[in-house]
Amino acid sequence: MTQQPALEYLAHGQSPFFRLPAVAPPRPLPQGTRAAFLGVPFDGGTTYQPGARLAPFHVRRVSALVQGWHPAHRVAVFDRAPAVDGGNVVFPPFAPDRMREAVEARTRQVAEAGAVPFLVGGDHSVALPALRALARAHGPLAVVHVDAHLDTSGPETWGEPFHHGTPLRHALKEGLVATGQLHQIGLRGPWAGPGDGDPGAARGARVHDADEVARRGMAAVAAEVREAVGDRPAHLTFDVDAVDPAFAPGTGTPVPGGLTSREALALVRGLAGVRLVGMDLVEVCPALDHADLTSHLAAHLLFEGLALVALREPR
Ligand SMILES: [Mn+2]
Repeated sequence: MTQQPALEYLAHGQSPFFRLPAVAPPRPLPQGTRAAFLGVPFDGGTTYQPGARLAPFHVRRVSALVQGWHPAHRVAVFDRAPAVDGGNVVFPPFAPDRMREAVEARTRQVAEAGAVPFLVGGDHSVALPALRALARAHGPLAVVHVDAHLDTSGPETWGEPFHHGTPLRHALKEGLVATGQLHQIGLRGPWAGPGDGDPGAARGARVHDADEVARRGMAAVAAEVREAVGDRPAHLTFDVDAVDPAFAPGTGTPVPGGLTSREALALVRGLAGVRLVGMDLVEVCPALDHADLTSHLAAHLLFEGLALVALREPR
């Protein structure tokens, strides 16, 4: 199939995630691949500062520094969980419907090949099609949602049902999330009104806001989430704006009072044992970043996510 030159450029990306082999379609994933990192260069769903479409390129670049031995888990992550850079998901960057189609198709492809998709956004609207594909493959999911915001907004806000403030609203409504299995961590900041939490609360979402994390410590919160998730297929959707802008300045809708980068890493590490079937890391906006701080954090969070996959592999 011939592709438009601009799409070829997008599909190519730059240095691969974590120096992994680059295996973009039409090449199939090699036998035994346990994870595929996919860039999703889309920020047409942002409500404030755009720029997240360039995150895959920057996270790739800095991820080259991440080494493979996990000293806390005592596992050689890339050896235990063979992974590839699956390239970017391709679509015109101004066509949200085409983005959703392409992300859902590519996520399904990776899941059907027996690998765990790791999507690197892009804004948070890229999570919905990934959740659709994963729920289709595994059934209703446990969703660990790390974010400053609820992301259960509806069309009442902008007169448009799909943007980066709505993916969890759709996921709940479409039954992609198992009952009582939306775990939201890091929330804070003012709401539009007292009912903002209702869509999640109506479906048993459990909220661990930033103040609770500060009060109880992230290890306790992570342990509670891990316990509640049990052995369900789990998706981790990580909006980097959950982290305080002091640690992660490169994001389009920053909210003061967030997680430290240490807490963010401790959360993913504390999920050891969960059956991770997918992860997305979204809302890194390189143009607003300083010294690649946010991209470096994103790369390390993805590494912690891959470690969760490695821990489920036989020794
Ligand atoms: Mn979000």
